[in-house]
Amino acid sequence: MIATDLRQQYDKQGYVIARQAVDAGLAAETADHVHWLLKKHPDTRPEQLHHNLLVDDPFMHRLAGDDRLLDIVEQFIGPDIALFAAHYIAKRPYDGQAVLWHQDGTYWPLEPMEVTTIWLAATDSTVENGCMRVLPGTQNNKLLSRAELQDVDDGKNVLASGIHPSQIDDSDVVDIELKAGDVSIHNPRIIHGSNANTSDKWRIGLTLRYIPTSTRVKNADHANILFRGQPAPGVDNRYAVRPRFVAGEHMPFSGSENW
Ligand SMILES: O=C(O)CCC(=O)C(=O)O
Repeated sequence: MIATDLRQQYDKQGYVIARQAVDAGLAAETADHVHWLLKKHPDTRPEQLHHNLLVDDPFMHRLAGDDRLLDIVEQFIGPDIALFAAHYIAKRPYDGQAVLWHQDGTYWPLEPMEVTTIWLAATDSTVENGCMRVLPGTQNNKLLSRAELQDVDDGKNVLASGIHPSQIDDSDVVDIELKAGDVSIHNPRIIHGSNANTSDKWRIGLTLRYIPTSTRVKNADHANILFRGQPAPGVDNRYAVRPRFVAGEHMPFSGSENW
């Protein structure tokens, strides 16, 4: 899809898909990274591999800073690009958790709420293994506050709160089925979620939340990653130092010896 079509569909529907955004080799390394992290953090569920485990990881810097991804992101947020959060939502076969309906922006301390998510498929993501689902057009809804969500803290969901089912009309739901290496891009206000993985296959997705450097992260301690362009004057976001690859400490990847 050409750039203007990507943007037009995103503006109308609140999401868009870019096929084969990265090559099969990089998608496979991304899946390997999840399995490597799970060995390193055996008490962490695969849906909960959050930013704090990734922000100083050389492979994450290599992946999230890939020019093919940044060229897509630039069409949505312009040339000064930082990563505010990365999070693997990996669902194991048979017991991968569901994600309750939500709008991402509800949870984020960003001012303004200018941010776009790349959801990168490291494995195929299908209806059977719990692909992401969206309600197109809901990016035009008001952003709900946390107080307006329902708590569902039953340990069976990736999020402990979500939008009350009475507020959801899922008659137009779209299942975002992706092949490994595809990405979907979504707006912070679109209502989305996913079902549990009851299949015999892994579903590994990586969410990458990119902001223009002019978006302020209202948490002074939070480490972002600057990938392109310049910090915005007067916006005091903190940026992580690019980590050096250390054999034995980090996952080896293609080119890691020179990282
Ligand atoms: O990975 C999923 O199933 C849901 C993703 C999601 O909620 C998000 O990207 O905000």
